Amino acid sequence: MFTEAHKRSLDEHGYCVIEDVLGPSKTADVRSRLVKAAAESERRGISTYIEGLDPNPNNVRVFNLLDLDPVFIELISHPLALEVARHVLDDDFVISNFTANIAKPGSDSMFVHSDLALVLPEPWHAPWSLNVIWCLDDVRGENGATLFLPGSHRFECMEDVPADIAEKMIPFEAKAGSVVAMEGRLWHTSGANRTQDEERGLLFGYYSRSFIRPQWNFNVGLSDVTKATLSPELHELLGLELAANLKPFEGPG
Ligand SMILES: O=C(O)CCC(=O)C(=O)O
Repeated sequence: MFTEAHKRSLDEHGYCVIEDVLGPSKTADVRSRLVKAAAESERRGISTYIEGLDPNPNNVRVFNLLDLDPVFIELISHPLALEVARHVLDDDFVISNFTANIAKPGSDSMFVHSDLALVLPEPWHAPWSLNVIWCLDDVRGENGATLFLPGSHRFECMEDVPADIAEKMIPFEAKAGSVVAMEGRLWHTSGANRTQDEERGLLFGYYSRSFIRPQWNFNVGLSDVTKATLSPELHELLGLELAANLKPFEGPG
């Protein structure tokens, strides 16, 4: 449940942790489908290691999740995810991307960034994007929890970002089955997985205001078979309709 306390945390700190969104057996099921999706992605020629994004291949990235298994369509349109998105993005949003990052032992931090800075030049005045992060494993500092700087969603330009930000960051801690909602302006990075044998699987549902170009071109990424399974609401949220940016305009007066 998305409570007033979660809303306050998002507003004050730039994130909140919503526990017990998925039960243990559902979490395990999504986790095993993610492993299969990673293999299928490789088979289709979309690499799960992106040079320049991660320092080494121990981070397994899975793009185009929505075309790989219907369970990911279920999660991107999960009522709780859409409720949080509506709260932050004023009911005027699209799905920008949906990806996974499995941090295996030996994985290391990527570059520090905010997700809004990746899609929009400064200044960043308003909460115009949001990540809904699905935790498929227990997440803690040792196994590569996302590192973030609380309150950094108030930085409006690069000049506001401290040069030593990486040293000031702290890890998200959350149980498997939780959702971490992270405002798009919050500065963060992936943590290094320092365990011997624990994997950290996270899914990143990225939503942005409708006037920001999405990160992923779902018109190309989704097969006709997948498109045929989607609701009219998802067609709109994924930008699959002919009109991409035509909206009724309420002029003055
Ligand atoms: O995996 C993580 O902990 C963070 C990933 C991330 O920030 C990204 O891919 O943009």
